Amino acid sequence: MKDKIKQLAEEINSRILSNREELEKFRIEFLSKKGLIPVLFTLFKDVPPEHRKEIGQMINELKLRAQEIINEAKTALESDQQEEASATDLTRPGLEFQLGARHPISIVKNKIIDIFARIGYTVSEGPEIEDDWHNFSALNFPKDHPARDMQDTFFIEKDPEILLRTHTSSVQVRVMENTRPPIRTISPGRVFRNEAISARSHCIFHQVEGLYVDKGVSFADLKQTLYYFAKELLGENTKIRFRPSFFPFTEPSAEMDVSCNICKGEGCNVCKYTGWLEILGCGMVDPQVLDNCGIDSNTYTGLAFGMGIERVAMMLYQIKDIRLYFENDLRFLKQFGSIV
Ligand code: 2NL
Repeated sequence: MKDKIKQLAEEINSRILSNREELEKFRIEFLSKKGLIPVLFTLFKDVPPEHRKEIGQMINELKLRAQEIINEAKTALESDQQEEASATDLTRPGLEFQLGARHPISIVKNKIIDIFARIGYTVSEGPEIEDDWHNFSALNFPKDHPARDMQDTFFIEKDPEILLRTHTSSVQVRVMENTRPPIRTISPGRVFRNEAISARSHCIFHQVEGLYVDKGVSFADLKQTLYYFAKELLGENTKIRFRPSFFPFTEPSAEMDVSCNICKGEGCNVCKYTGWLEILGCGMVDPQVLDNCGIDSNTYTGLAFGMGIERVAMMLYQIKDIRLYFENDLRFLKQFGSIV
């Protein structure tokens, strides 16, 4: 009996209780109702009277020691927890949450949409993969026109009928085919041209085209619409001028310049000392194009215009290289601020 008690005492003292599970296991093993120490008390009744005093004392000491071990382990665990809790400094600022920013192309696209929305233009979208009719034929591009050339257009699977749209006029052809005038809509979107990538050109870029078809739409409407647009986009003091131009789908056609708002028309390296910047192309929709799209050109006339968003954004933010838009360099993107 004495040996058994000594052996248990050794075992109790050698146990390491480093967590609550081990502590509970220890309590059950030694001190619960059927634990090893209470079992000693039941064996105690067989101990001869002359040894009772000594053995009784030994069992009691063993029990006290076991309880002491449990209590010590409990306090140690609790102070560990407190230390852990006080290591968390609740006054420290939280982790920085990285908010994204709108891409400059999206910012400028939305500005343009908002300006035209205020004078009744809706937004139309259409497919990026187009057929020859909607991208070229309906728009009066002759079959041998250089813009159809392999060098400019991305064709899909060698089929010359299916291609990546080279402008978003293709969307407006679809609108004219499906809607009766009056039509007043702009079509922003991604377009594709097989051009070498440089600081000034890219094979993927973005356009906004505008179209207004109704009875009596005139060149005066075209000029006033674009004058309003230029002043809304660039400021009340912006001046505009038109130069004659050519597009297969408009007649007459023009290119519009805006006064350079960096040097206020005095001449700087952005406007190449001319005081003017080219911003868009425009014209009266060629009557043949209206007829191609099922709109009677004897009853209706239309104005149209188109601009490159990259170009407009370059003017607004003085961005010098078109490739910056596509590189997703955070040092560039972060300069355009908030997510609105
Ligand atoms: C430019 C010139 C232009 C149009 C686009 C258009 C659309 C239809 C009919 C007639 Cl459906 N015209 N769009 C007209 C003139 C110019 O874009 O330099 N864009 C970047």
